[in-house]
Amino acid sequence: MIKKVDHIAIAVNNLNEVVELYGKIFGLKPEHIKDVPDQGVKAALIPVGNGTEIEFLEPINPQGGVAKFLEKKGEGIHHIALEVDDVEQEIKSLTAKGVEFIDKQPRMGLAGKIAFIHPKSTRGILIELCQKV
Ligand code: CMX
Repeated sequence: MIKKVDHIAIAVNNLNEVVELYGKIFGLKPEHIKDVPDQGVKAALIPVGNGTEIEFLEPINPQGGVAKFLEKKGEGIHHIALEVDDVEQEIKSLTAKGVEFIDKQPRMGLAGKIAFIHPKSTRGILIELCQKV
């Protein structure tokens, strides 16, 4: 079951610059800034109220998915993350409905246990399911 929008992720070329900009404009401050090497990114998570966050992603691996996204589309919204109670259960039930997953098994991300749905199942929008652990 979907609980809420956990975060909206935005791909950027320079994470520090964007974090500073959003701090100046909105007074927002990052909770975490962390390298996630297995996903090829440096990520900043910024709370925006009611448990929802904005996540900025800067590529640290030129072969990674976010680097490819920036090359193809430029800076912009990369994915929407929806919080669920049980990622494994959602993978099973959505797969039974014909939804294709990039991650057939959950893996660990900044937002907990995560799994990406293939954008071809969701009209070109990359959706991440995440479960707090
Ligand atoms: N929006 C829309 N479509 C996208 C997309 C995006 N953000 N990212 C990839 N795609 C498309 C690709 O164009 C490709 O389409 P075609 O099959 O038509 O060519 C398809 O989805 C598969 O993409 P890929 O990069 O070739 O496939 P991979 O399995 O190698 O990787 C993905 C998929 C999404 C995991 C990877 O591209 C990616 O973005 N990795 C970074 C994940 C990330 O954001 N991690 C952050 C921390 C996690 C957290 O928030 O907790």
